[in-house]
Amino acid sequence: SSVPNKRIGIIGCPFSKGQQKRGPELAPQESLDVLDYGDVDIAHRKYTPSYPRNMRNYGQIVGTVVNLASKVEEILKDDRMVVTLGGDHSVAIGSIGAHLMHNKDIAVIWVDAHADINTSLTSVSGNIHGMTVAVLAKELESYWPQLPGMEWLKNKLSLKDIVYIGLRSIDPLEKLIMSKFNVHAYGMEDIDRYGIYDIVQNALQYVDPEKKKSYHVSYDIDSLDGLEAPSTGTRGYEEVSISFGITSSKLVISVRGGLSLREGICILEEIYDTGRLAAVDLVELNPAIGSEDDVSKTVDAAIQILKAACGTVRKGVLPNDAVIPKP
Ligand code: 6HN
Ligand code: MN
Ligand code: MN
Ligand code: MN
Repeated sequence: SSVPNKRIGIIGCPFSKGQQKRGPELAPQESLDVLDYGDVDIAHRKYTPSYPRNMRNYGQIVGTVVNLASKVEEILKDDRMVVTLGGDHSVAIGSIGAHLMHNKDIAVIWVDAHADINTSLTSVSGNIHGMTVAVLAKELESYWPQLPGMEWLKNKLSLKDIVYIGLRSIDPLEKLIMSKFNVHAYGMEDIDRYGIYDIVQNALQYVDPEKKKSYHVSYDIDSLDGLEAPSTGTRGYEEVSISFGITSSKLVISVRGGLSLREGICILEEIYDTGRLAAVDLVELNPAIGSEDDVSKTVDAAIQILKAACGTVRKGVLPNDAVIPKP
């Protein structure tokens, strides 16, 4: 069995402006302080006078992802696997953007309840964490207005080079985009049908048939079921209409039925096993949501996922040069 890769660079991006709840920015301090390249500088000022419509906190986000991208590039140049601790999912603009600058031939495995493929023109919320994939996508360039400050993002991601695992909450226009560009996606129902192990093998076969790409796993903790990872801002929210007699109203519910922690671990174990995992984002962990127990449960889940990404073998690894002690 494989020995964990010791060459890992961890970078904290305590940034939460891609959504509207306070909290994800606390995760880097509270939990996974292993091999540390420090935290990225968060841009606070407004970056540009021509602020694009329907993109909340655009100025801070564009400034922050640029800072993150240069750190991520530095870690990749040091020949380490990069672990980016978010922060909300908009940080993946920086980490994936940097991975693309370092190596054009990447494959993204996006593990999430959501597809995060809204443009500023399709998004209902205006939250940029729901637009990350669309910002990165080559095929969607003509669907965006001018995005000032994103010019550094020269190597875009082809939608052929991304595969989703774990979807369970997609907006109608996201579905339209995915179907128009034939984006490969495995929803929870596919996992029910085939099991997570086969899904991961199929996903990798689809996105990297020649087995030569550099893998980037963008792991949104809300892919896990709310029972496994309660401290996150968007556990697959859904709007439903209910009616009682003559009154009807809209209600926002949290979409149950996400991945088990074991399924999450399995995804990372299998991808680690390929020997080509180069970068992992762990995002949307929000320590400001839920009780103390909820937070520690969620942090524990994130740690197990990251340990799998770093090559931990659950059934153990033989130590070198060890003997069983005798009396
Ligand atoms: N995430 N599709 C919704 C939106 O606001 O665009 C939800 C996005 C969630 C984003 O969890 O990273
Ligand atoms: Mn996400
Ligand atoms: Mn999500
Ligand atoms: Mn394995």
